[in-house]
Amino acid sequence: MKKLLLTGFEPFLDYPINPTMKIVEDLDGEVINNYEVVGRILTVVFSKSGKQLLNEISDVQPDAVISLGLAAGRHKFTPERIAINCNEGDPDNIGFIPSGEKIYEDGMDGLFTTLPIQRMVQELNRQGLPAEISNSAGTYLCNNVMYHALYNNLIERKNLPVGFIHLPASHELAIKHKKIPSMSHEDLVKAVRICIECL
Ligand code: PCA
Repeated sequence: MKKLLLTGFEPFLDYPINPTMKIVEDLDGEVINNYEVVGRILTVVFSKSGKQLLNEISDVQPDAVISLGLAAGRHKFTPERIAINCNEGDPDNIGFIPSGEKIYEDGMDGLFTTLPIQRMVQELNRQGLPAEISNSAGTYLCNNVMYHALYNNLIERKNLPVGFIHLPASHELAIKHKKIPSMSHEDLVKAVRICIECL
């Protein structure tokens, strides 16, 4: 059987919960599409999260890597097309504020996902879940870990399906927050299962 490393993130900024944590906890250990899901939670710290993901990849030795992150404010389930070599944005969980520095000094400007994102979006929409490809994962931690995973995949010539999916808020988070669109936890989990089926 193959292994899928599925990661989520801890809460960050003013979001008291991160829906990706619960999704990863729910799917950890499940077998989907002949992949055993190995779930891990990443910290939201520029100096740590990427290394943490690379350590998990070398521990787990997965056949595919999907990372999940919250994109509060998005209406749809959004597989990301590209990660860029840049850290910028809000403070992380230890208060560090990046200012446009590169993630890897010698890295390419951008790296494309190796996940079948077109198929994922088609299948999600066919099964009644709103989804579209996103052409920017931003410049915060989600982009950062996506870049780390794709850079590693390239340098180590692993050629694995690797990438990132941004999710809208769950209803549970939307209740605690002022005004953000949301999907049910059940639909978010269903959507992640569909994406794994597409591998
Ligand atoms: N979303 C953030 C980082 C952690 C998360 O779940 C992002 O979009 O960068």
